[in-house]
Amino acid sequence: MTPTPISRRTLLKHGGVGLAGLSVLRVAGPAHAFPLAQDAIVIPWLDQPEPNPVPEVIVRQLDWEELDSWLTPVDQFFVIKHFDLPELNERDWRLEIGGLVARPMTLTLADLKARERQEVTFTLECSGNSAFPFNKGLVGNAIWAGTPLASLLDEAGVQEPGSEVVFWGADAGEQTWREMTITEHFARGMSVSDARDTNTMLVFEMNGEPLPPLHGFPLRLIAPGWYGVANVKWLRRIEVLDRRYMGHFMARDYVTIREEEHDGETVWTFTTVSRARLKSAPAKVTRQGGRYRIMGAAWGAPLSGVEVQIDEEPWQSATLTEEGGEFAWTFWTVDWGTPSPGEHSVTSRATAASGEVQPAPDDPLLTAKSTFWESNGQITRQVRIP
Ligand SMILES: Nc1nc2c(c(=O)[nH]1)N[C@H]1C(S)=C(S)[C@@H](COP(=O)(O)O)O[C@H]1N2
Ligand SMILES: [Mo]
Repeated sequence: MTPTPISRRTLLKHGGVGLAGLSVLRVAGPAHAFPLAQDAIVIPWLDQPEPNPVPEVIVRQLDWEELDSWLTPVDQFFVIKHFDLPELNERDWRLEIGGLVARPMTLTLADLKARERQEVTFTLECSGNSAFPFNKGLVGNAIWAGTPLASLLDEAGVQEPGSEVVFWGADAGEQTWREMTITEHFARGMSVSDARDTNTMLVFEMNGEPLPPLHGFPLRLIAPGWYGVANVKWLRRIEVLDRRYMGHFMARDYVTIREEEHDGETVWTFTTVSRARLKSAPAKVTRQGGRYRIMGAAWGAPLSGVEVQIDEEPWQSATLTEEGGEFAWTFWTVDWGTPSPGEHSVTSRATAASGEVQPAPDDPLLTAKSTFWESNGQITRQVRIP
């Protein structure tokens, strides 16, 4: 199947507009094919994101109030990059596979595109998302297309005692270790068995288009079910090692520190950011014909439901609307009816199929954490009803 930016799901979502909607669809053309119901307006959140203090790193964020597509268009998809954007062209670019492999490989983009094609719809979230008032929108959902990594590793032949696969980006920058300043490349490691997961792919297309430069052109790793940092962009080399890789983005940054009790003793634990966590967020409040509606998204684990709490009222179940596959976010809505004028708070919480509930901000899971990564606590937004 060739994916298109406007999915069948988007089509289904707006299928309810009826004949009037269809005639709009015919005259307006693809760009305006799926408008919001014409008289629906968005009531802006009072707690707008604060100015972004690191625009070179957080290059773009999702604006929740603009969310009207289950697949995030590339120009709305958040971008994180830690170093300068590497300039890569297809003619000179090669992917190397080396280290503890029987048959080292050098591949062109054409070689990779000629291999078995695989697609996944995966909601990528930065593990720093919603940790600060300026980064509420580091999440997006796209169709990623590429080729499975496992068969390439098989062809290269992982050798004993290979245990770790390291993914090297082409981007690099200065880091200081003790008194020494070095130029370190972005790189992340993963166990051989995680790298061999059937969903892990080398990706060259996003929403049916060649991977855009900011999202990793010509090739990136996509590890569905993992936080953003594991999904290495601008891939250049894949290397099998016999020990853990301990670069900056594994062992120094993107490390979660927790205070734990072990037999009555306080210990501090350090773990590298890896698999994604259950999360949800209210996206926007809309009004149509005098009635209000809350919509939002939930992701990070297979879901069983989402609940919403308005002010101090009891939690109510949201209706799950659009969902697709194990790794993609689900959209949900709550009919709010005709709330009283004034300020209100809106909180969402997701429940996973496993029974796990998205933690409240005062949950020990979150309060025992002294670093900001993996902040998957319930999110509360404020709105004023006129
Ligand atoms: N080579 C490289 N890969 C990278 C990064 C980077 O700075 N360099 N940032 C990572 C982080 S922290 C995140 S959250 C995701 C963001 O992917 P996106 O910019 O395509 O949304 O890319 C990851 N892959
Ligand atoms: Mo990230």
